Amino acid sequence: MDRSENTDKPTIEPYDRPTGGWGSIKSLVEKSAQEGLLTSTVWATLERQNKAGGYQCVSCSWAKPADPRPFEYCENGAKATLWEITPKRCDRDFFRKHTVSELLEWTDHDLEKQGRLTTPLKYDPSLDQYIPIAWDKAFREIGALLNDMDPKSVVFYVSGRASLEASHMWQLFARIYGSNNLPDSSNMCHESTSVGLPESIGSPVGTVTLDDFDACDMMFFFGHNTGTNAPRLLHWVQEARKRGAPVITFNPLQERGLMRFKSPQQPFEMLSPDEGTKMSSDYYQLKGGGDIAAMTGIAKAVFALDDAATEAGKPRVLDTAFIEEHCHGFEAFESFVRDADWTEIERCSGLTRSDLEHTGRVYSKAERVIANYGMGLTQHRHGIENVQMLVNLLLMRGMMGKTGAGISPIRGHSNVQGQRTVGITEKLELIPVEKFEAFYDFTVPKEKGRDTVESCEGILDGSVKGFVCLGGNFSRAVPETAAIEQAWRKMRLNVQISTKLNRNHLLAAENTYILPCLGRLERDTQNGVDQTVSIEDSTACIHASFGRTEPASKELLSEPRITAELAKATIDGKSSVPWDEWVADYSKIRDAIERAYPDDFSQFNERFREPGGFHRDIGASKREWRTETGRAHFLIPEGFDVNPDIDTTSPDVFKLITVRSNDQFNTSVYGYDDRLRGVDGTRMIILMNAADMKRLGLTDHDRIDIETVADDGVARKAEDYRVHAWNIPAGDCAGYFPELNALIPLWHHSRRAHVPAAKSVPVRITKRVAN
Ligand SMILES: Nc1nc2c(c(=O)[nH]1)N[C@H]1C(S)=C(S)[C@@H](COP(=O)(O)OP(=O)(O)OC[C@H]3O[C@@H](n4cnc5c(=O)[nH]c(N)nc54)[C@H](O)[C@@H]3O)O[C@H]1N2
Ligand SMILES: Nc1nc2c(c(=O)[nH]1)N[C@H]1C(S)=C(S)[C@@H](COP(=O)(O)OP(=O)(O)OC[C@H]3O[C@@H](n4cnc5c(=O)[nH]c(N)nc54)[C@H](O)[C@@H]3O)O[C@H]1N2
Ligand SMILES: [Mo]
Repeated sequence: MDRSENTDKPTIEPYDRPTGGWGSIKSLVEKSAQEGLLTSTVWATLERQNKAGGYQCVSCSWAKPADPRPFEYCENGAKATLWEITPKRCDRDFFRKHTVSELLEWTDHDLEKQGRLTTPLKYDPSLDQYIPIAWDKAFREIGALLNDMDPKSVVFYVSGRASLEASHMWQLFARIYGSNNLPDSSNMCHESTSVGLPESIGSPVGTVTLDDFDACDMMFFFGHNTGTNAPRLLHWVQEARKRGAPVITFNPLQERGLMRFKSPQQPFEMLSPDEGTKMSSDYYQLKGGGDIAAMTGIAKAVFALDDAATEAGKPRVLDTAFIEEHCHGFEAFESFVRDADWTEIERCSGLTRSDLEHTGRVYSKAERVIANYGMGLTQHRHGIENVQMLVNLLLMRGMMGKTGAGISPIRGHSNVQGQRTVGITEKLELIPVEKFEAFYDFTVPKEKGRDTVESCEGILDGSVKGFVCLGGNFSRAVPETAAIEQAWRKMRLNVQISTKLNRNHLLAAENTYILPCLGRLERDTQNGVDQTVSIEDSTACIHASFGRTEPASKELLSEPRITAELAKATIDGKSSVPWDEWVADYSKIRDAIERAYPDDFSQFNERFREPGGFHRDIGASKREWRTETGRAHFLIPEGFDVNPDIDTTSPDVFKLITVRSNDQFNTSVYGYDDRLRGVDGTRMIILMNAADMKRLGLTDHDRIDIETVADDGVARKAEDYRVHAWNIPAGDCAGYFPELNALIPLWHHSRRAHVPAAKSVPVRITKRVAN
């Protein structure tokens, strides 16, 4: 593959200006020009983003308010929009000109940059090219192939962008066909949340809404790069800061968004020469993987303050009434924390006792606290324990199920949370099996399906023979790139329902199809009527989304329609699902969702168009704990940094943190400029602590190789990267995904949740010998 760079001389100068501000507007204008879009088209489209009667942004899943700002979008949401409404086309002509072997040499950026896919395609091995195929022929062939395969050997992957309607249909299709193999991008993302939170509080999702953000008097941020990955949330953080609420952030990297921010919505702020709002009152650069230790330190400080308060006859710092009435397991938690040793806490977190005691003091004074977190907690071997420890911290002060307080997992893809809600899961206990069987007259297969890691295992050992993807770029998003790419080609079937060309399309199996679909922004007309879809945001709020831009090609079909056609070609007559009726009128799919999930979706069709949408019923947010004991559980981690595969005693083994740049959406690489980190011109870079570099005899821009440290006999290497000194704790280093996925062993994942541990990959770094 060619290098992910656009210059021989990339510049790396830590960005010290605020996020938001003019920089984001300049970046947007440049991106519109690169895509060849007219400014008027761009603004007319963006005006409808995240608004009632408009469309829901295809970028992140952050909440959409009922009373939106004039521009309820951010630089990155706008970039995602431009990427989708681009006038560029990856059409028949393109595929006539390029063989697949040739395209395999292209970067992720160059592939997607070709623009929107326009026509259904089938790979022809004799020509090594994609050839256009008629839709009905494609459906017939795929249906025949699926019927000739063991359903258990086929995987139905979903990336978190597909609507609630498409997702609900998709899982029914897979299950009627005979497979519960329904991995979702959330398996690589917040599955540590989906497994961890139900055990703690009986809810798989966060407990806060935008009203809570308006009411909180303190926030924590653990492991989320808000300025890049959910920038609109910065407005709520800024408002909290302006009313004096402390915001305390824990992150090994200094991420600009949580340092300084200027609101592009406020002309006055934009024009003022100042540095914007200081977003984190305290910003702690803990060691990667050091969160349990840090949270134990904070809890220890809270216990000490509570002891002092009791002694002085002052009000308690712990919420003893809440603990008594609502919690289980407090004593074990208290012993764990009290027994913990400060020296060990400091060593594992990389922070000082006084910093953590300060945090404990600030936390003790607050009355309404929200704890936000992202991949910095979930993508670890101890991802579940991280999440549960954060819940413990909230529970000890009763910060759950009351206004202004709660747990806030910041989800990734715009509908990733909703897909789980409407049945995309490999776990049977999460779906209403009997209802599906009774409603649609078929038998749901009764064994657990494969999640993402298990699907990869199946690809590698040959037991998975077919992959049908509703969006995403599976092979590029998962670990173990080299082995996965090789094994993928041995499969019998690769079907990709997509908007843009990506590397997964180029892994030709025995039979390979690309089925191009409408994006969420596009007008989706069925039966002469424009259809509406829906999504669920990070705060469990359901919104309607109206696509109104003209489709990129007349040949495109919608995701519900493609799902229905595949189903009819494969499992016709095997259930009573009225596929055609649903496609002709999506409100019927919503009725079906409501019938299956009446508590969450009552009056779905009436309520989902309301400005601000409607909230699902989340028990924990009203102190109803849907756990085994009916109480919220304090759950104790095994230790501070349980990472069996990293030899923390060796100074030569570094923990690699893989992150997103400000110029990508997951594997969609918009460009090579990570503006908010000040890295411009390359993605092939490792950011390292200066003292570590000195010890290894490295200077800025030296060429290095990175190798995974694992004694499983597999050599995993990323070659010819640059290194640059960075403000990052000693022992940690950082670089970009998806390129660095080649280094992650498949078994290196969060235990039980199986989220690849992409934030702590043990690596060795060596200077390249000039040849
Ligand atoms: N523009 C844009 N927006 C996006 C995406 C995108 O690619 N581009 N992707 C979307 C998706 S699918 C997702 S899941 C979200 C992801 O959003 P994030 O959760 O922000 O994901 P990452 O970019 O992986 O960044 C994780 C952050 O955790 C920090 N970190 C790493 N290790 C640790 C640790 O051990 N402890 C702590 N406390 N912090 C740590 C990193 O320095 C980084 O700042 O964003 C969504 N939004
Ligand atoms: N090392 C490392 N690996 C990671 C991560 C990490 O932080 N570090 N993060 C993980 C996370 S959080 C996630 S969510 C996964 C992401 O994994 P995925 O969700 O599989 O990947 P994306 O890059 O979001 O998928 C991009 C592709 O989706 C298609 N697409 C875009 N829009 C649409 C649409 O509307 N419909 C359809 N059908 N297709 C569409 C386009 O063809 C595009 O090429 O990656 C994971 N991998
Ligand atoms: Mo994600």
